[in-house]
Amino acid sequence: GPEWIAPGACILRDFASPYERLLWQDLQAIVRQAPWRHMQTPGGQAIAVSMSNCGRLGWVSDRGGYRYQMEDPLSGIPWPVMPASFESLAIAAAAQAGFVQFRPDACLLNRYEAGTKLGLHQDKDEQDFSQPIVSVSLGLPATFLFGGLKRSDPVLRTELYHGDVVVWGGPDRLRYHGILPLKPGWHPLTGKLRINLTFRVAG
Ligand code: MD5
Ligand code: FE
Repeated sequence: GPEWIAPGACILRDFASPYERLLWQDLQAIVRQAPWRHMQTPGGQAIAVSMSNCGRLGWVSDRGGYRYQMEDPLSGIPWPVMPASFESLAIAAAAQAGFVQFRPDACLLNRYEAGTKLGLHQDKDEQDFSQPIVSVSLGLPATFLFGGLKRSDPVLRTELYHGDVVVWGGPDRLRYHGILPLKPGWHPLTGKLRINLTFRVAG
């Protein structure tokens, strides 16, 4: 059953595992159209996690800042359509956590190699913070850092495994969070990678 790590944060262990082959196949098609890339921070640093997007809106970062936009900056054309496999999984997971109205318009794809980390940050580029974020972990496990509403708040560590889906909503939507450097390893689906899909209502 759902594992609540905070009043608004719910881990659904193995929720995505039954669909892993379909998700992987659909992911390959997305990254053929909108390849993995290292975006730049507004300060000009390369982001360690490589990223792509699907859905009506995609998250981008460059010298101009962080934002959601309809076009892939690499091609100038719209992001790939969100596959039904992705959308239905995200909607079903959100509903399990009580968010029955959730209809994501953006899916950010994050790709971690051994050593890749994601520093503590908040997700604040969306319009409506009452909407949750659904995240799907595939491949190698990662140590997730779950902080508070202030950067200086204490941080809880929890392991996220292949197939785990987390719904971050309500009072936990704006918590600081991050990922420790990925440990090297091998997973039968993804090889040496961890992939995370984050579903959002961005617009
Ligand atoms: C990841 N991605 O594992 C994570 C999963 C990102 C990102 O952080 O911004 O792409 S999403 C974790 C998350 C999202 C929204 C709120 C909270 C956690 N939270 O309040 O802890 O690649
Ligand atoms: Fe985040």
